[in-house]
Amino acid sequence: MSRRPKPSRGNSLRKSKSLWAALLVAAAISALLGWGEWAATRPQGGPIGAAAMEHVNALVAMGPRPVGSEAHRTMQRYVIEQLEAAGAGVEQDSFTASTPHGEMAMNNIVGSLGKTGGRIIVLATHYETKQMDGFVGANDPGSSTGLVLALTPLLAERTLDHEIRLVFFDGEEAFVEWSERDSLYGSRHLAAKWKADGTASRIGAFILLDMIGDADLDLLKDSNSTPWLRDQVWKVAARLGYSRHFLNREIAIEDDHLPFVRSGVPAVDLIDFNYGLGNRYWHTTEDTLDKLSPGSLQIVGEVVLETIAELDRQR
Ligand code: 1BN
Ligand code: ZN
Repeated sequence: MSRRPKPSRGNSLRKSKSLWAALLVAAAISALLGWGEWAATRPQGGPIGAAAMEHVNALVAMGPRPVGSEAHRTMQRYVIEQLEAAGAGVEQDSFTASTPHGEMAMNNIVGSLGKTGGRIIVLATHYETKQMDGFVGANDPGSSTGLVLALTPLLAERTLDHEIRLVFFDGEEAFVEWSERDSLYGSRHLAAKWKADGTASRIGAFILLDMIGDADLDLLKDSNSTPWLRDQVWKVAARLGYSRHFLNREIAIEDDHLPFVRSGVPAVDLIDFNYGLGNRYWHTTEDTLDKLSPGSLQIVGEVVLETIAELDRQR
């Protein structure tokens, strides 16, 4: 007959000693790194990352979502439902784009929160996936679409001086090869529309998110972004203890912020253009959920929320 050893007082003393030792090690690491840095290493992040990840899961489950596909229409309905559920007003900016694949119907989706008629802060992403067999775009653009959707209810519950516009661009990706004419269809269309109707002059800041879900999060400073706004985001990130993910190196990125920069709107692109070793997962069927981390989404979400709070106070 096997006898289970009785838990002795010595045993439980040893257990509580090792618990204390573990707590001491954790406290020491926390003190050495600073609480923010310690928090940044948490693998699972927090509520923002978890909510964003749920949206990314839902988007990826729809399959490839290129312009003109049934899954793209399903995704449009999903985005609109989520915006409405958070109490946002929703407008659709529908247009036809001339592409190398012919005339394509496209649709930017614009959510609106808070006061109307005054100054505006824009939080933006593109939402269509690149047209490519088997490409589900978990990071590009699932991560940024999921994060903007996760931040919407949090922004809705704040009382802000600015109106917040949540913009989901269609047609960011090139159909054949990236060029001035074959890219940024949705952002070029909305920037021109908002320039013509005077909206552009009311935008105090435009924050674009793209490819921000990589588990190995390293954002470089985009030199096409407006310097003061980009530096403000980097300062917020440093204050929150996230400097290891917001690096002090530059890169020039052409993305949906460019048409707005050219219209005189202060704009910043937060993009991690180093997705896998040598960017090897970018625009490949390897852009899948397993490469993402809710911790990365949490970090970018916190930095964006805090930057918006600061911008709302200052301008
Ligand atoms: C970002 C994600 N982009 C496309 N998908 C824009 C881009 C294009 C960024 C070429 C760098 C190079
Ligand atoms: Zn892309």
